Amino acid sequence: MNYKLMNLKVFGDERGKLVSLEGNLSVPFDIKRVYYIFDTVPDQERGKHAHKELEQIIVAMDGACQFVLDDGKSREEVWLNRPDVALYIGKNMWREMRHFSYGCKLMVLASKHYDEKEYIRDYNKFLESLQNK
Ligand code: T46
Repeated sequence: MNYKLMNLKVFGDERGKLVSLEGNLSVPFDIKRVYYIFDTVPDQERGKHAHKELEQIIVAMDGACQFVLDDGKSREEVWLNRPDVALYIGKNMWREMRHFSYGCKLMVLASKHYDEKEYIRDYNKFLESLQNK
């Protein structure tokens, strides 16, 4: 499985807490893009695709959701529900996101600029792509 949960270093004092994410340091790639997902609703699923080369770091800044991660051989479920834990997803991983809390906010750091050609949005094509690896 090409994913991992990362405990992030938290700088906390009486004023509150701060987490810093730096490309090629705490983030294991050069950050080319940042996007965020918000106004989520519980009965709507997202994702359902894989990326050919993209690597990403995902943090639930507020609220919670479940990621289903699939490498074509097995599936695992991971909850993201705290801002001091990041989910790293490497290439060739099918992902689905579900069970969003109302107003969940996900921040995503990506290793590449947006390119729809980089997506595999059909599960059978994802499995076929793995045969050629
Ligand atoms: C992923 C999960 C975690 C853009 O124009 N630029 C962008 O950078 C992104 C990420 C999306 N878009 C457009 C493409 C679609 O028309 O925004 C629309 C919604 O994207 P999508 O349906 O792919 O969103 P999710 O939540 O299913 O998936 C997203 C990322 O696309 C994906 O890379 O891993 O979040």
